[in-house]
Amino acid sequence: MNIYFCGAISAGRELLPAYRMIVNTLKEYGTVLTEHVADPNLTAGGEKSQSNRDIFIRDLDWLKKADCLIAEVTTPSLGVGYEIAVGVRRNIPVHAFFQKKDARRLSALVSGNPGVTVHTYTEFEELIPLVRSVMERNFPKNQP
Ligand code: 6IA
Repeated sequence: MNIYFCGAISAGRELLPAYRMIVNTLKEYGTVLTEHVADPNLTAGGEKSQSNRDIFIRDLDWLKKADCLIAEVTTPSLGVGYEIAVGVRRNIPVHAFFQKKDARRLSALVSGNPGVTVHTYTEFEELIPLVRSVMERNFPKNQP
């Protein structure tokens, strides 16, 4: 199974530890096409080995090959929102993880989207078991 993982890059890398936890867990269930999103060397303003156009073409190509889309949506990111919209339009399962904290709110365009299943968590310790239970329920490992 090809998994497209989304997390904020230029929008800020504060949740990088969460992205790493999610990607490591997702790897138990399939191929994560976008493992670089959890790469600590990829910073918000960091080095670019490819042009923006090349990144766009490559990411859209991966989105076409993806069987599901998993997003961490706590840091509001234009790129992640765009990817979610593409996943919804393609009609693939889209699961979004959101850390509920203080007055933080998730965009209604994600939380109210019938094509997106949102899973909220409070503490990072909850994340791995939560991701695992979502994956087990929706994409059991013994499926072809
Ligand atoms: O708007 P954002 O940059 O936060 O959007 C993040 C999302 O867009 C991620 O889920 C990625 O899949 C995709 N994305 C954005 N930038 C890149 C990138 N390099 N490489 C791969 N995927 C990306 C950007 C380099 C940057 C420092 C300008």
